Amino acid sequence: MIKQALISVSDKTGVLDFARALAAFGVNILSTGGTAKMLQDNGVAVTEVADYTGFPEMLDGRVKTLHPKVHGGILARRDLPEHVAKLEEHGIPQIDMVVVNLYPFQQTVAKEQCSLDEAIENIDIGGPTMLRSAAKNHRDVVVIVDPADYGPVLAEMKGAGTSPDAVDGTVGYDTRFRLAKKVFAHTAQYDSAITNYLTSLGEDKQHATRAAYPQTLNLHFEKVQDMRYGENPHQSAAFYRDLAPAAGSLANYRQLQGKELSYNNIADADAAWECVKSLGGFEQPAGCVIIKHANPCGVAIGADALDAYGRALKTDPTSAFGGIIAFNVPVDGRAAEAIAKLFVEVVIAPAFTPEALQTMAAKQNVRLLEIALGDGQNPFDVKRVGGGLLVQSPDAKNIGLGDLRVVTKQQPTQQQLQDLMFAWRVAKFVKSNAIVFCAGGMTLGVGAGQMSRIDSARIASIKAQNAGLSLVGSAVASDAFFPFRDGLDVVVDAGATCVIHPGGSMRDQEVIDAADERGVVMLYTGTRHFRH
Ligand code: 93A
Repeated sequence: MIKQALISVSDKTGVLDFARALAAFGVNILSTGGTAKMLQDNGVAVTEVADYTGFPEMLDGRVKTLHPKVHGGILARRDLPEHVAKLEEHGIPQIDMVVVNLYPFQQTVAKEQCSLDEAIENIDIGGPTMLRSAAKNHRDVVVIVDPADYGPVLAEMKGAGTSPDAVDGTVGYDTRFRLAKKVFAHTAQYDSAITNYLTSLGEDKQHATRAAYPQTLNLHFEKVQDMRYGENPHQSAAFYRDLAPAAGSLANYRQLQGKELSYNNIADADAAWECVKSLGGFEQPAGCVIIKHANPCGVAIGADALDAYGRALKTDPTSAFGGIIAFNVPVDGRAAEAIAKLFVEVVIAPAFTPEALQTMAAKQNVRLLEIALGDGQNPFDVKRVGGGLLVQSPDAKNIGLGDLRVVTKQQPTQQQLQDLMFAWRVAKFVKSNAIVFCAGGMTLGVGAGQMSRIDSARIASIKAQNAGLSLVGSAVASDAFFPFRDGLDVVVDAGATCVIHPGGSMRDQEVIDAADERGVVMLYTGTRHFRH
């Protein structure tokens, strides 16, 4: 039975109801200054820890609960007579439940003007100590660090729990073990945040000019799933996600049907989802992206999901076989019927209508992922290299019409501007060297991942030919500048009349002269989108 609980929380969400429920179970509640006051003000009977230990909170609250009467009561093993006798000898009652969440260190240092002094005062010492004591002794003690666990713990105390050994008024071992694991993950993350902050401070530590990247980097992710294998069958793999994934990111997926996701599914689904999310703001409301081996093999906007899909598929129907398809609008029954005709691995959308779900139900192997749209960004990108990590900010830059510079005598028409903007959005998601032919809101040919730009240009035009698509009057995006005029000549020979790229080559003038000579429009973005 839980006879005595200690509650000390900075985030007071839900704690009043929880304390009331504990009191109704006859649990004696100990609490620290602010928490005790809040509970008392709301009519919950509590004993202040200061009265309990006989020591006042001191040193501006730095020492509140760091006392043997607290930690002895938490840490004593109930199965060892010596431990129990020791508690009795010193008049220390047992504490069976610890409910603690910590000073908001991360939120404090996230503030622009946070000083080192303020940060240091927000390093919680007593809280993690109680959490760790209780988690260590989880065989006898229930520990709650996350307000989201108040509900499940109460349900279990009321006899509705999942632990096989739970009886009324108690919390079973399985739950205690789960809660203890959560605590150690939480305190490890908390200490990492402190380390990351302290090692990011500049020379003048008091005024905390923070470096962009700390000297040490501690990352914490939680496992979503183990996988049958990795990129290849002889590799093992697992998928981890941020503890708080950014809004709209892939890791927020809800799988509605289909086989278990594989390593390559998740990598490609991420590429598809990130690309389709970038297709907002065009005249056509719906966007569709088909990905194969991390590269788009068809991207289009359209009047609705079906229209966008049909156009995206036209770019490269051969490669789309076994692909991953993402939409930025709900998939309806008509779109689902069209998709169901193709062999696909994964379909991703912000929603699926009941008709779409019914149609896809006949294709049980196809994985359907529902993800709410959102424009959150990963705080950073990481890439594993031998013995280390490369860390960078994400490629979040999206240019607008105002960033473009026309460098040729020919000026673009409105239609060309639209086509170029669309091509440029897509090129960002194509592995370098990227060349993308587009017209009328759809890709016509994509050249990806070649070691020379001219080869990407040739491949993009060959693919358009193979798909029976005309490149006459098309727009072309290149993810980085043309180093020589030869790449430009290839795309103009293929039929392009306007080109967009960052500019910035030593031979810019040679390439501009070539564009003028051939009578095409060329625009600079000033931004490069290498992708490896
Ligand atoms: O300053 S502390 O590190 N020293 C302590 O002994 C201590 N005991 C609990 N911080 C301590 N706490 C923290 O106080 C808890 O982790 C909790 O976040 C907070 C609750 O304080 P109050 O009840 O006064 O609002």
